[in-house]
Amino acid sequence: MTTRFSFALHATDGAARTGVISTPRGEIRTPAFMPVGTAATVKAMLPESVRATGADILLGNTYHLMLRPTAERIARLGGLHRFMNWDRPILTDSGGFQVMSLAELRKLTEEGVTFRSHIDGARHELSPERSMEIQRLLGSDIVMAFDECPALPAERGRIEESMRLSMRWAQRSRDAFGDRPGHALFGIQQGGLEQDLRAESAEALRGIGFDGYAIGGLAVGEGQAAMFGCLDYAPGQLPQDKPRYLMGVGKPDDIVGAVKRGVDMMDCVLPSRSGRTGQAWTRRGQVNLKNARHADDPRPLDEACSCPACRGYSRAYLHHVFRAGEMISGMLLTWHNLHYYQDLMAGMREAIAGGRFEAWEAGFHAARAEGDI
Ligand code: PRF
Ligand code: ZN
Repeated sequence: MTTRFSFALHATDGAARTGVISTPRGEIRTPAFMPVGTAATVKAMLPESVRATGADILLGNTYHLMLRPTAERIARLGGLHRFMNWDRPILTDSGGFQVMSLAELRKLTEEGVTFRSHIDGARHELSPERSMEIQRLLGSDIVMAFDECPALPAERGRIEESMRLSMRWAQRSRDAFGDRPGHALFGIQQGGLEQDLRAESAEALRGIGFDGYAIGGLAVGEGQAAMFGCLDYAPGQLPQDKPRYLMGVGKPDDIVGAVKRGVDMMDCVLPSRSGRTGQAWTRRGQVNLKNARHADDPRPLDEACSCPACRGYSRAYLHHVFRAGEMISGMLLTWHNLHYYQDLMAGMREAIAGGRFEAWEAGFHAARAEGDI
């Protein structure tokens, strides 16, 4: 028997939802946080360690992998799961967003985008069709439509034009993806902070028909209040019975606010990236292990955390290895941060299932208001 891709909503509490996405490679409990494994690795972590933090799914990037080591090479080596030794679900972003933020000499046309690699300057092209092909070669379980995302603030005319281009690309992505049982294709809503453009985008995507719907174009410079303002209506414009994915978000309080407003999936480099710069995220907020106040502190980073960094090491040690530039610093803090993020998601799933989200959220904010130790 083959499991197809499906989404079952188990409970709602206000706009917040909890459920399970089923795929042939395993289940994804929602709300889900997806650690970012851009270059076929979640930096500083073994895949089994990422799994031990509680992750059900990773995110990979078309843009990075097409440049190095190339999708064709990964396909020859048995696909991305085999290549990186992660056998659970992988979602891949489609590349356009990364081209716009990382590549050089970009040129955008109706057809797609041409650019030069940020690695060696070589010329490349991406289009909806090529992005679908790359994501198929990688063996991605959840494929993202090819879109364009303007940075905010931007003029309404620019946002409107860009959104309509993304909707034409969404149709081309759907056509090129075809019918691939067990694999999902997600559309991406655009439209900036304009409610009517978001509605138009949602309508276009619903007309095409996708297995899930992402909210793109947020967390691109507008600030949390404006993002939440958009999330007050955007999830409700998308189908109730399909997963909703907020792309590239965020800090713990962004994630909590997004889940409260009806988002089911998120990804962000923050827990892994900040772990490599000495930053930890805990129940009580952000902690900078670089700070001299930790130098003689025998206590764990968070006594309530069951991750290896908190069970086996003192703040003094975490401070020392960061200052000494030791590799274990990034390993331990990444592990802790990913563990904290997954604990956060598990806490929200439980609270939503029990109809206690509001009380859970009050506790989340109260612990942060107390501050670190
Ligand atoms: N589109 C795609 N990837 C993304 C975004 C988007 O709008 C964002 C915006 N936060 C992050 N990653 N394809
Ligand atoms: Zn910990």
